[in-house]
Amino acid sequence: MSLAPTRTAIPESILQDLNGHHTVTPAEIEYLRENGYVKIKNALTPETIRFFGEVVTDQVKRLNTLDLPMEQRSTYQKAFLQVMNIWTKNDTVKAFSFAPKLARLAAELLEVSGVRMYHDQALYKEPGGGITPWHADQYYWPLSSDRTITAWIPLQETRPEMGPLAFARKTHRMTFGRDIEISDDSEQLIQKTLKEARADIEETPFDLGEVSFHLGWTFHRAGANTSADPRRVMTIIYMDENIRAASPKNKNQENDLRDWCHNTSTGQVVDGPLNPVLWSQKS
Ligand SMILES: O=C(O)CCC(=O)C(=O)O
Repeated sequence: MSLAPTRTAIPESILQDLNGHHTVTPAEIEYLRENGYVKIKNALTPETIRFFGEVVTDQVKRLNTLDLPMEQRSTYQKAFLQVMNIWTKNDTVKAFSFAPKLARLAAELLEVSGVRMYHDQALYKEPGGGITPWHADQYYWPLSSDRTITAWIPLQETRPEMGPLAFARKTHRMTFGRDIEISDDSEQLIQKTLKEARADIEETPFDLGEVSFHLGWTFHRAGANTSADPRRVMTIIYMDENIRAASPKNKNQENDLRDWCHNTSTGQVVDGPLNPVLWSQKS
């Protein structure tokens, strides 16, 4: 797929937002350490969200390859339309996925000196779209440490009936379920374990401009979209700038090592062409 040149000029006020600084509070860092995720209100301006809501949606329409009727889809396919690494295909989206404001927020929350891109992805839960089963992302990633974090950026206000992302508090410390792929099984097994452990779940709506950050091992899910509106979300996955490749533990990690990590050798810093440093206190 060739790079589609950007024809959409980004207004100055939006560039200022993307290049700005959101001061992370010690309480937010502590919350993430304790709970494995944190939701941050007003991380981006409503103007930025509205602008990129249109830009990302155009790209999802252009690049999406899933057109099966809902009733013929698997549970995973019903959960969302998934379009990955849009930054490599559209320069306007690249400006969003590379936003220093978000990358610095990720680095400061992760308590690392800087972050690299793992990949970005749009996750659009269509009206009538199904649940996103419980899972932990890092099952998919051939990485040497737990210093990974996803920014989940709703491109509209996200009401409860649209399937806002839900988090199971403190589950980044659980060792159960780290070998389970997202599936009907993960939904059942993790749900059962969380119930037995009386895990505390946060499932709350997102305001316009609110962004959540969750660690790679935190269990999360989303409800079905029972509304008449699409739940449009852009996500950016960041990793510690010094993270190294680990030997793949499953087929998915083999694929990720090849597709997103330039087949980096085990033990080497993951610094392939798809993994630029997006923010570092060193630069
Ligand atoms: O958007 C969703 O429904 C799931 C998102 C998710 O699993 C993630 O961003 O890690």
